[in-house]
Amino acid sequence: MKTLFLLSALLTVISPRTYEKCELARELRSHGLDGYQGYRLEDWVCLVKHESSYRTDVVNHNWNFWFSIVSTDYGLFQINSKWWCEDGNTSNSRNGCGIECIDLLDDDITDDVQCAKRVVSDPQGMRAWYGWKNGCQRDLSNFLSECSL
Ligand SMILES: [Ca+2]
Repeated sequence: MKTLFLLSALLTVISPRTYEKCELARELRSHGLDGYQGYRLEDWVCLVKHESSYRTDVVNHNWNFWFSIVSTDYGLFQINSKWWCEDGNTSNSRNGCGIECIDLLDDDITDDVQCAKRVVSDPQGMRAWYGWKNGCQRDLSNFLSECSL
């Protein structure tokens, strides 16, 4: 009984992960992001670098003028709880990806990529991410040059 409890406790603990840049590039490509909605692999990896520094367990709150939390961004792609995932703590969440935000913090990025694909499919594309807007709208042709892909 004790063993069973310990096992289930271990299973519910989040195991975060920090990627190496080239490792992430390979992983994102295997999930079909290279060329998705016209964005190259370089754009995706640059986006993740600027949003989360390649870490899956990053959580950032968005505050309003009265210093209360309006919404929260989760994980590698910093997916927002107002529009895309449900964290039980955000009013009028649209949960466009139909997922729990906490699932965006673990080491399985399959659901994260699915949700990022949904986000980038809106008309604004990657401009939805400030990290990409501010850090990646430049010549990225050498961005992955050190990676053997
Ligand atoms: Ca995940």
